Amino acid sequence: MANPLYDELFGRHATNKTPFLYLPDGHLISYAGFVAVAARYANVFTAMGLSPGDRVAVQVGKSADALALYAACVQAGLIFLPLNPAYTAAEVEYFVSDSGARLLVCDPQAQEALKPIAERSGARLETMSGTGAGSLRDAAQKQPDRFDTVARTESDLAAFLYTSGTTGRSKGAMLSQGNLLSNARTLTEEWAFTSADVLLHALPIFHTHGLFVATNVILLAGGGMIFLPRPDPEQLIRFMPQATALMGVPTFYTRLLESPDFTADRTAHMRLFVSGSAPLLAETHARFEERTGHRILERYGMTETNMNTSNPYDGERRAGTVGLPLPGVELKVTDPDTGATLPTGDVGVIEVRGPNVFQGYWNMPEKTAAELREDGFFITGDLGCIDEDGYVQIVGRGKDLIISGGYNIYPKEVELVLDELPGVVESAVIGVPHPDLGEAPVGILVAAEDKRPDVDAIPAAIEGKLARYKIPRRFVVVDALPRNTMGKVQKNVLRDTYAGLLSD
Ligand code: MCA
Ligand code: AMP
Repeated sequence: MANPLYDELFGRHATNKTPFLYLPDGHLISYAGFVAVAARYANVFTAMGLSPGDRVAVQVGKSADALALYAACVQAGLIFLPLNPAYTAAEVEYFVSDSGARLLVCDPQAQEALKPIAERSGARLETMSGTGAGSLRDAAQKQPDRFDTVARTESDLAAFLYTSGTTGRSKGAMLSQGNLLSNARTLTEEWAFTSADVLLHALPIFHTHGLFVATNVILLAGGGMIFLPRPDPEQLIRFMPQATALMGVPTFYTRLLESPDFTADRTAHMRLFVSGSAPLLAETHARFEERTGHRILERYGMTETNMNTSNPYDGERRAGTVGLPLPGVELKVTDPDTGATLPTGDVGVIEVRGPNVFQGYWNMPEKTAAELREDGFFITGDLGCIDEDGYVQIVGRGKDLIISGGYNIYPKEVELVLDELPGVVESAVIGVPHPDLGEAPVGILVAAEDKRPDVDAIPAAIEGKLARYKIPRRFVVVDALPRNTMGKVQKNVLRDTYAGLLSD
């Protein structure tokens, strides 16, 4: 049965004995071995009564088995819904109930907290630890290693990835097989990936960058991945001589540069360093080139669109730009008020159209209509311009969003939690430059007249409500927030005032 995403990424490797995953403990998993494990999981899913189109929510640590769940979902026609293990039970409840997931896979340690949530949502709960062990693997081991692939077309949905909304409610971006495939094909070609490549994979696999950009490209090319649980600079430096490419968020590169062991020698075998998910400082780009002789290739994407632009593989990689629109992707800069296309060089909102653009937000037709135009252009909310040579530069965000170490933090979501604290009348959460994470959240709190908030007690008071990376690194108590004549909080003024707060 035809299933384009499965066939191209996984199925054609069914008898391929070459290495797919190199694990840091020395274990090797071949393509054929991986495809067989995935088939076992697909059999488990079917035996549980899941049917094509059902959502499978997965909140587990990074492992080869966790990645096999993605392949199994594609093979069984299920919709893969990966979740950050940092999310609290309260956050997971929203994703499971909103998506109507029929299965939730979690770490055994989270099982107790998530059990009532799964019950309330009518989802089955299974476990998988960071090593891949758990109830799901136990069940898989009893299943055959072949599975009759479920027929799908490119317009069928393959994954839901939740992205937070500016109002504080997360939206499930629906991605079709065609969205993922078209981008994987383009990137493989544009970045010249082949079966000779070995990618240092140190990104999480619950986001577009680590899952679709890094993994799909390698699967399509038939290369290997050194599969690291996290971007520990020492490990990256140790494995680099065995790799040909690295994809990372800017924090990867600033952390590597901090290490005196990161030398040109260690990078001699590498052919490509890719950066994305957050702005790469031109200064980091220059320091990296000075140290290694390599020019980092910066690209730009979104959960809703996969990758939109890339600096050229062959050709000028311009620091401070995200390069040119990828083949098949149309990109324009428009006036945020009128939607009219702006002349070259003018700053406006970036809009994109192409086979990479998602199918809309799950169960949110109004939000979909507000961001995805009828003619197919998606309004990214990023502010940028295009120069005469076609290079795109991102100069800011029209949306209130903080990107900290590549994780998105929506201030509104955090403010809603802070506003509930004793002694807080209102709050504003802003992104402040941070040497390691690019930017990090800071909470500005307006104190009540009769009671000041106890700043030191805040992290404990909001524990369990928000994933820890969303919790502001510092709090500042003020009498009032700056507002414009319309009464809107002037976050730009706050950002300027507190710009140096996290610099050391
Ligand atoms: C961890 N912490 C963070 C972050 N990560 N705080 C703020 N921002 C973060 N990004 C906090 C934890 O809560 C914990 O705090 C402490 O830091 C240590 O956690 P640990 O997990 O040990 O940190 P780490 O291993 O050093 O991780 C930092 C990281 C990681 C490597 C920057 O966040 C990461 O892998 N980021 C990449 C995210 C990514 O893949 N983004 C792509 C999105 P406490 O001690 O208080 O608990 S896809 C996308 O954006 C689009 C499509 C695109 O273009 O790619
Ligand atoms: P996400 O919602 O997690 O997919 O994050 C997408 C956002 O990350 C985009 O809308 C941009 O604001 C930002 N982003 C991704 N790549 C880059 C980049 N190379 N430079 C600047 N911002 C980026």
